[in-house]
Amino acid sequence: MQAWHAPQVPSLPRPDSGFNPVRVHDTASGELKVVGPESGTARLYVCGITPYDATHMGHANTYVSFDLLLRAWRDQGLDVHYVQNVTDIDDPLLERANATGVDWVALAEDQTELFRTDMRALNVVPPQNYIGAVESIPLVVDLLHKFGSDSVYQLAEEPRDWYFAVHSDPDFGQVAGLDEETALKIFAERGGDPERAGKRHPLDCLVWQLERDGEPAWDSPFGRGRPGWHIECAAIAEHFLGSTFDVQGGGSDLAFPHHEMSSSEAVVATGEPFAEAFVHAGMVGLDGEKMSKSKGNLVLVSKLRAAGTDPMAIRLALLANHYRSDWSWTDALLVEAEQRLDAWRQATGLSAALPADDVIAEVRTAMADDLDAPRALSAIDTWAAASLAVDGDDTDAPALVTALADALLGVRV
Ligand code: 5CA
Ligand code: ZN
Repeated sequence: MQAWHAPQVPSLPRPDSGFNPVRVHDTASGELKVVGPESGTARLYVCGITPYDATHMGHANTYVSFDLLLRAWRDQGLDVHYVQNVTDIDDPLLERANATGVDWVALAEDQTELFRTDMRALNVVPPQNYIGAVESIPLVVDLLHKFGSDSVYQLAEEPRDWYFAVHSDPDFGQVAGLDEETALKIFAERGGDPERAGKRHPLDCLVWQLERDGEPAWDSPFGRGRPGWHIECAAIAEHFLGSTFDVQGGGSDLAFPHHEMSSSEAVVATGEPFAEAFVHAGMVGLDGEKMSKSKGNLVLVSKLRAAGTDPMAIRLALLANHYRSDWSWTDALLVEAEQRLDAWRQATGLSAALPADDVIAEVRTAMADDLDAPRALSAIDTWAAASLAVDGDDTDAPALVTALADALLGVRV
């Protein structure tokens, strides 16, 4: 699939004292971890959308969060190989298409296109490989061939779907670290089928679902059907990034079962760890509830844009919350972001200002320290307020801070 147009990312002067390596919180170890190589290419996979409804603030927050990681790596001189999927065939997509009488392919294409436009407006750097689930079917089939009968099995009764035996990975459970009771409960809530008869273990997950009446299906050596959800991301990540890439990312709702299961599938198929770190962005809510397509409590990026909101103010509103925290969208947050953008625009519009060295160093330090965007914002706020209050004489500073805001935070002032 086509991703979206890549924005230019400005570069900043290299610091004399070198860089702090980028550390982020790894859900699997529960600790901050240095991620990315010392030089060369960092490898990032972020779980993409299921395109049956428009981009809401929760999605936007997740992709902006990982965009910060990409920008921090790039600022340090690393290349980033970034891969993202689009779950363009899945139950919720088919359900929405049926309920609204729209062709599922058209629904997925339209919503993916809207997502691209939203990402572009939010100045999010696109992945190099943007891969649909439908496109990934040959990769899924290849991966399925790597399993033995102890790890992938077919149900004895019709419909004879194929399942992954999660405990064929002795380390199953390491990503989210849940006890079995909690795991079963969450599995049932997030698309799993713990009650299905004939499985070897209630947590075993679907890898290939045989054709159902009226549903799309593709030929494969495992029968005509379609892939399960977790195997889609395992197959795409393995194919494009190889084993043990740097960061597997997504919102915290994906830690279990999705990242747990795709990781175990990849581990059993390849014998290698899936990713060095599993990084999760917090959940964005509205009025105390998680924002979700199924609940319908959505604030849409495209609606705000259509109403004339500056996408950079939307981006600043997202950045005002640390990527790992759970928070609720409010109109006040947007008003504050608009005021901040205005102050930054005034200060960077000066012909001379206070020197930029300190603020560049502070923003770099904050971002390398678990992507602390709120700290980075206040560093720029301080520089902007001081520059507007006194007559600075550094004529390079306004352009440097303009570049800083874009390079590390993706905010075009
Ligand atoms: N296609 C799968 C991933 S393979 C999927 O979860 N799609 S999604 O459209 O439901 O979500 C897309 C991304 O947005 C995921 O990373 C998900 O964790 C994140 N996300 C969804 N809702 C929220 C929310 N309310 N707050 C923050 N992130 C969210
Ligand atoms: Zn995924």
